Amino acid sequence: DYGLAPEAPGPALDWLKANGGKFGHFIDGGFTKPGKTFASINPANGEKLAEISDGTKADVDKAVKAARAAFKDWSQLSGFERAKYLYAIARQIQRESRLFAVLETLDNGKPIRESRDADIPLVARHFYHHAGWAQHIDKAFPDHVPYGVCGQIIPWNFPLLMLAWKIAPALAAGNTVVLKPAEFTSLTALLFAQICARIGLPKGVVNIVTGAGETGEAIVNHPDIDKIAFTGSTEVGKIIRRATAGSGKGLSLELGGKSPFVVFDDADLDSAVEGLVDAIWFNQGQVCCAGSRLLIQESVEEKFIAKVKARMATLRVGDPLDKSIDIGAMVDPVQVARVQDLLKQGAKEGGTVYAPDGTMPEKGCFLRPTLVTGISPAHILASEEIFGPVLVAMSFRTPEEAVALANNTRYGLAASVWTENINLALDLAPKIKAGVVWINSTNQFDAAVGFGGYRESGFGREGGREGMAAYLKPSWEKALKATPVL
Ligand code: TXE
Repeated sequence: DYGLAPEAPGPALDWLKANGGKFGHFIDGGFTKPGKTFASINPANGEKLAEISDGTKADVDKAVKAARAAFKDWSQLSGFERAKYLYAIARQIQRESRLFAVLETLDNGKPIRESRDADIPLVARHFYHHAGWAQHIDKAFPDHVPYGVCGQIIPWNFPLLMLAWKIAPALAAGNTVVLKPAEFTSLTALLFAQICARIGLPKGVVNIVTGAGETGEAIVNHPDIDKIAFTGSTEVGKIIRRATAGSGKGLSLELGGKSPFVVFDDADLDSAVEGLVDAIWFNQGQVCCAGSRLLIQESVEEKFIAKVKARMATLRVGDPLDKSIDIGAMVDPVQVARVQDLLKQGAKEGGTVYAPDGTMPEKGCFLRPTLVTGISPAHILASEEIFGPVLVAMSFRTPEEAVALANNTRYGLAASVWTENINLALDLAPKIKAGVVWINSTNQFDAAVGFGGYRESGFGREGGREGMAAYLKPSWEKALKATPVL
């Protein structure tokens, strides 16, 4: 249904009710009895959706034991057998895509258009893609073996998609997992757990332990985990890197960003404006690769900023279940306060803050699309990851200056370059230190392409061949077998 009527929350609320509104962890193929719980809140209206268990060290230990016990059989299954499970998961996600989309929107606050048309289809795509890998893994990586038990910790901005990015390649490679969703957004992970049980995934292969930072810490520090994969803040990424140093655990980190969106005077400005809307206002700007720094060539600065402001005035902020809404709710009041605080500091430093006045919901975690001009690279808003619907704009004169500004960041996750001069674009792209540089486009993701950063944006890639390699380690025994003896 592509009409504009609000999506009904009913089926998702019924699903929550059917589960008693209270969830345990998913360990060894079944749900545990809920222990100490905390509330999962709908950020659009402040209403409680469910009670989620706060995972203890003992819960994590139980999950790791289940994953360890499952590892032997799972890793020894043929890739073809593992693929069948991954295909079955992908098909179930498609079958339940509406329920997943509504649940994700209720839990996270993102517009239903985004969860329905971007998040959930990409989740299915990840499982299909990695099912393909599972079938060919012996040929593609003949001298590698899976790590063993992987501990995976994910953020709240793309709850089910980040789960898919972590679980699909891990399983394809023959690992078993203990995954912790973010405390704000655990519901789709719990529905996913039910799907694993429904398709008969061997018990212990996927374990989901809910909870906050302390539960994450218990995973990171567990001695019987072989690899940690984390997506989240740079701050926590640093803690995890220190905690795993010398432990022998594998590690991949996908952290923050402050990605440049570079517009030259010969660009198709109207297309660039549309690209910018997607780059910074998709998911309320809570995107690690958000194009949050607009770098605009001075000769078209005034014209372009006027176009951006006019477009901002047409963005609708409101009920995320409304299909005509562009900007939904931020994930949590803490994030709203964080963005507001940064804006205050930015204004104090002399930035000019603009936000169109349109109607706003009376309650809930909503923020207006915001543009900050009149700042320099040293300004707090130009250097800190804001993780909200706030765009900062600066200008440049020459391509060299554009590159220098683009790279003037401690991050290096993504970049977007807009020009009709393809020579200029191709010359610039490799000079920008970012894991991905999009030309005349933005937010292009695919399971077949590696995604990840440089510098404080982390290391390791997810997706593509590199993403598969991240869940495998070299084995001399297999290397010997794979090498013909002369
Ligand atoms: O992230 P955290 P927060 C950035 C963004 C945002 C800021 C704060 O700038 O405003 O981080 O968000 C778990 N050991 N990003 O505080 O804490 C936590 O429970 C192990 C960018 O919510 O990093 C959750 O599951 N785990 C980012 C996950 O880490 C710990 C997406 C991420 O939460 C832990 C999210 C610990 N000590 C935030 N402490 C991106 N790259 O997309 C917390 N966790």
